Amino acid sequence: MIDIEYSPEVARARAENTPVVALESTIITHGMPYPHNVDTARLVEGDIRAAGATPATIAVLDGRLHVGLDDTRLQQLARAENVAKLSRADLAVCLAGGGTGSTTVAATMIGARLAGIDVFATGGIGGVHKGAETSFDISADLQELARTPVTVVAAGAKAILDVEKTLEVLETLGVPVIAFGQDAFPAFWSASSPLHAPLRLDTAGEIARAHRMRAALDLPGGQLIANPIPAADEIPADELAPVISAAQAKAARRGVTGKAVTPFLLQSIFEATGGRSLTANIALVRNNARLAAAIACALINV
Ligand code: PSU
Ligand code: MN
Repeated sequence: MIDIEYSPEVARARAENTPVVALESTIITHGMPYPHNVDTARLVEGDIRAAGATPATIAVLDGRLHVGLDDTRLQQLARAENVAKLSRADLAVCLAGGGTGSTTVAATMIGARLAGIDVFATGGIGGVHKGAETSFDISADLQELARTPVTVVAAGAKAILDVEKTLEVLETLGVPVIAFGQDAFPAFWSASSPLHAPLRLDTAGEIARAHRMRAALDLPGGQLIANPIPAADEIPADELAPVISAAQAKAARRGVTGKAVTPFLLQSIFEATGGRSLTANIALVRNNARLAAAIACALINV
């Protein structure tokens, strides 16, 4: 079994069997510009503590799997440049070679499971990219949801993705996609979308019971909880559509492929909206962190 380095507060939570929420680190290194990335990470960690759980940001530093980063390490990671973006395929090579990398949703789920953490909060998951019928660009996050038993709280999928195809693939993989408190599948910057979520639950307790029931059924894989952005923070979908198309055209012109696609699109949209996409992004991640903490607390009692 791999030797995990826990932060002092996560080690304490584990010893006392109190609720823990995992957080990814790619959102810090590739999802937001410095210093917004570290400011957001601190706010999100604070939200989780305020809700009665312990935050565990996961990353690989100098060949060690860290579960929980103290403030110095968080700051170092947020400032570092050219950090590797680690998904399922990259994790072992990075650890074996003594490298440093941030974890995507897929790799964070793997780390969370190893650490016995059931719940993980992020912004948006990776999915099926627009044009996947020719590029074959489908995030490994979807496969991970099918195989690793962690409940992931996200604000739905970004409109940089083909959301319909993303939902189809999740259905094929047997991943429960559960909208929180509404019927519509939320579209990241917008609370609603024309698409119906396959499942709906209205309380953290119900989500916790469904998580336990999957384990009792011996089903592999997690659950995707699609939590709508608070109304006050949303950006209407029709306002963003042209910005997203322009970002995609730019990526195609520059020949951006593979792992670089998602970070490139996020940065282009950030610039084109004068930072408004980031403000909404921060609000929805915090909202997801609060729900994830409530689920982690509910799991202690079910
Ligand atoms: N979507 C976002 N913000 C992000 C990501 C996705 O809205 O920061 C990051 C997550 O870490 C996710 C990864 O797991 O991008 C997906 O990358 P790819 O599409 O290369 O699998
Ligand atoms: Mn991809």
